[in-house]
Amino acid sequence: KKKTVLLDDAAMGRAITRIAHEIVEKNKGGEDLVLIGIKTRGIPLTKRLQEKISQIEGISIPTGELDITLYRDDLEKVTTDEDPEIKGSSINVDLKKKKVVLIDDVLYTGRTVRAAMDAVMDIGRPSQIQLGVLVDRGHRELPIRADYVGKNIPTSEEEIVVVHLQESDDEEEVSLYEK
Ligand code: 3GP
Ligand code: 5GP
Ligand code: MG
Repeated sequence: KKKTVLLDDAAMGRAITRIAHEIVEKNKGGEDLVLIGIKTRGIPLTKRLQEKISQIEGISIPTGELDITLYRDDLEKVTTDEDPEIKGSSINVDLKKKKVVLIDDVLYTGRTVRAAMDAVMDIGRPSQIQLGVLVDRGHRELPIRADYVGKNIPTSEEEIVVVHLQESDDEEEVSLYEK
């Protein structure tokens, strides 16, 4: 049941543009960066950030993908003591001494990001790992925070943040739903 629209098309565009600028600023241009998207919607977000950074700095940052699946099939049951599983990855770049920026749509308990950090460390030896998310909805169960946040959205455990992207959902909107 839909409650409110949190970000519309224009607001999402601005948030992504701002994050691209923040990534470039924090990393002094971004020559040694690799952007890694986390499964479904982190991947189009990563592509958009890569394009923005290319417009801003004139560089093409390498990207990769991680497929991390939660055992949280039942969205009614919000938290679980089971950890997400790495289903696959496509990272065809040497991560050694690179600064990796993980990108996901929603940050919640932090368990997905923890699994992503494990996977990245197994694949290579990055000098640093950063995190960017479109939405931080709170309720962390691990000491994890994002370096780049589109919007902080305080939620209750009974709410769901729905992220719709043009690439996968034919519309651009972040909205809050009651389960
Ligand atoms: P994503 O693959 O684009 O990240 O988990 C599958 C999808 O369900 C996710 O899409 C996510 O957007 C959506 N989703 C909505 N609420 C939740 C939630 O509470 N937990 C998880 N894991 N996914 C959620
Ligand atoms: P975490 O592991 O931090 O609990 O959850 C992060 C992952 O689960 C993200 O990949 C995200 O897609 C998904 N997720 C968790 N809560 C939500 C939510 O409210 N809305 C959406 N769209 N995805 C969520
Ligand atoms: Mg996601």
